[in-house]
Amino acid sequence: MKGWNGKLLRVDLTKGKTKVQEYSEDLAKRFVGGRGFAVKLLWDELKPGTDPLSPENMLIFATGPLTGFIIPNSGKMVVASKSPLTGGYGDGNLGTMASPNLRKAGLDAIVITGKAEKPSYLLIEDDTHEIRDASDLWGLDSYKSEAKLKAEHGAASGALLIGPSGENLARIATVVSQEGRAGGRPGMGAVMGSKNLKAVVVHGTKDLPAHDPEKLKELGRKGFQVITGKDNYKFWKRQGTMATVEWCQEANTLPTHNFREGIFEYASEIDGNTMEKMTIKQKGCPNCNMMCGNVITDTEDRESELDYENVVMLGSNIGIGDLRQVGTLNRMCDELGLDTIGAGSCIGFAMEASEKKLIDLDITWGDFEGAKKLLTDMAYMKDFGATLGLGTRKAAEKIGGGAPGFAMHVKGLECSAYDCHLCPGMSLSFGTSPIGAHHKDAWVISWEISTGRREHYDEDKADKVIEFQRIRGGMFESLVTCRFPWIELGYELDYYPEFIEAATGVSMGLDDLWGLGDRIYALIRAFWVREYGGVWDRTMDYPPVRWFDEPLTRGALKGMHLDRGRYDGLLQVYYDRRGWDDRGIPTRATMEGLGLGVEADELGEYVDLR
Ligand code: PTT
Ligand code: SF4
Repeated sequence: MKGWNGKLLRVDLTKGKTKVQEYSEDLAKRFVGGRGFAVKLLWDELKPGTDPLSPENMLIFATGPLTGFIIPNSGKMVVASKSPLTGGYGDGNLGTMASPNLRKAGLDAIVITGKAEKPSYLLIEDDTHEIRDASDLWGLDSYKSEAKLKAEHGAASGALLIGPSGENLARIATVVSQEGRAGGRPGMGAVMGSKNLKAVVVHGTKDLPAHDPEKLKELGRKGFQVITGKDNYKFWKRQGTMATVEWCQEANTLPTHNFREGIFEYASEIDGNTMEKMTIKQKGCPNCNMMCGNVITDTEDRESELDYENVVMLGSNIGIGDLRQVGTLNRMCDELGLDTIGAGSCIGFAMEASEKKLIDLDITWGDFEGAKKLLTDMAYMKDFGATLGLGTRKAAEKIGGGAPGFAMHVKGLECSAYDCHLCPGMSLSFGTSPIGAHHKDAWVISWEISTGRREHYDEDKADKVIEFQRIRGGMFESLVTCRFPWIELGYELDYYPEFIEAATGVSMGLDDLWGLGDRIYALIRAFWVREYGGVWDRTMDYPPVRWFDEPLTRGALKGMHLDRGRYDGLLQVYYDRRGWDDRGIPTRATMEGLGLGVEADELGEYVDLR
């Protein structure tokens, strides 16, 4: 095989053993890489019902056949596991030097099981694979740990790390790299911590074999050129994802005060224009000429790399209208290894619970010091942080009363930063995302608003969600490259089959890639149903109740809310299109049609398959 290295590294931390394994061409061609590999391996090898924080859970880092080649935005990696936050499939995508290094070490993925006796880190240096003592790193934040590891293993290496929140099993702990890249929102950091694994350090120096290296080089060179020539390139370089703050405020979709409202009175204090005046430098992932990480100095004179989601969830959603304060909270999350979206949602939830006198905690909207304390408490799972660090679903169950009514999650994963009181399409996207309420698969909100969202629950919204899920959730998560050139600058999708052919020699058209997306989606849904013991119904795919039951009280959309009956109708269209039954479970015929006949038989042991 070319393009794929055809090898993955197995690591058993309990036994202290590593082993390189060749994987089959069938896995490469049918599941391609990244998320595709992850779900197939989890389906085949994870014992159903495994406790996500037990040694038996699998932690997977997976690249794809395009990762690491000198083509646009190829420095990404998927981290996946059974999620301790949701109990279902979980993954995330981060840009890191570890990605090209892993590929240049001759590997495509790492599959980690077991639990080390003492704090450890995994070191991969080409063909040398070692589990090393990390006692001196345990307890350190992710920045300090990375600095120490890089000092020892060289600046060219890549490191994937957890902070104290992963060590203490906060369910919203993520994996961090390069002081400002993070992935694995559904608690992948806690899975790593449960294995006593502080870090994975990778340094690879081999050639990455391509089917047609000259062609790939030429395509890559042209790709970078096309990107810099795009109309929006200059503006993107100035604001990156932060332009979305202003856009969301105008559209009344900027999460404010725990998603109660869609506009924030201090939005202009935390938007991309304000950031532009404060930016001191830009950072990004390897092999990228779009560099979207804009760095400012925070209230403690430290550097903080901003992104839309981070700023909104730690800004307007908790009532903070000062970008330096937001920067501090954001940087703390990276150091502690907390997901910014989960953390901002948990803090907003706590502020509302405090306001409603449901908890014995004095914290109000905009309370910067209170938010800092909560971040630390969640990371160390102490005081009220021990409850909040379980995520909003579990925290609300523990608190009781009306708390579940304002816990902003789907299937246990906190919503990303888009208020959906009047966005049925984006609600459907959150509802049917394969990991819980994340925007990564189907960010349809921009299309939805531009096509007139009011009173509009038409079938094309379900079609658009599926189209995006195929492209973003199937193709980009499996190839594995960054989707920003396409979604942000309009870099044409047609380039990708050309990259694939030059890299691997395999001809894979866009239709094949959409089929790949459907296969992955069906298997991920099967995984959820299996891990929930077959107890599954369509309400699992509903967005948070707040958007149905509590209309907006401010702004141009005052009085607006989602309609439950019409949302349910849209959901049915989505199921029909996907070939899933009215519980939201793929039918046997659908699974067989996607080449998942064996998996259908296996799923049939847990649920009556129609
Ligand atoms: C991603 C989610 C996002 S999505 C953001 S900001 W975004 C938050 N970033 C966090 C962070 O930072 N630190 C932290 N402690 N927690 C964070 N949680 C949040 O995590 C990211 C970019 C962005 S910025 C996005 S949309 C795109 N995401 C891609 C994707 O998912 N797939 C893909 N093929 N390409 C993508 N390109 C873009 O990458 P999760 P990164 Mg992230 C600091 O991980 O779990 O998927 O959640 O990876 O390297 O930081 O780049 O407005
Ligand atoms: Fe990374 Fe941003 Fe470049 Fe994508 S556009 S590869 S997220 S720096």
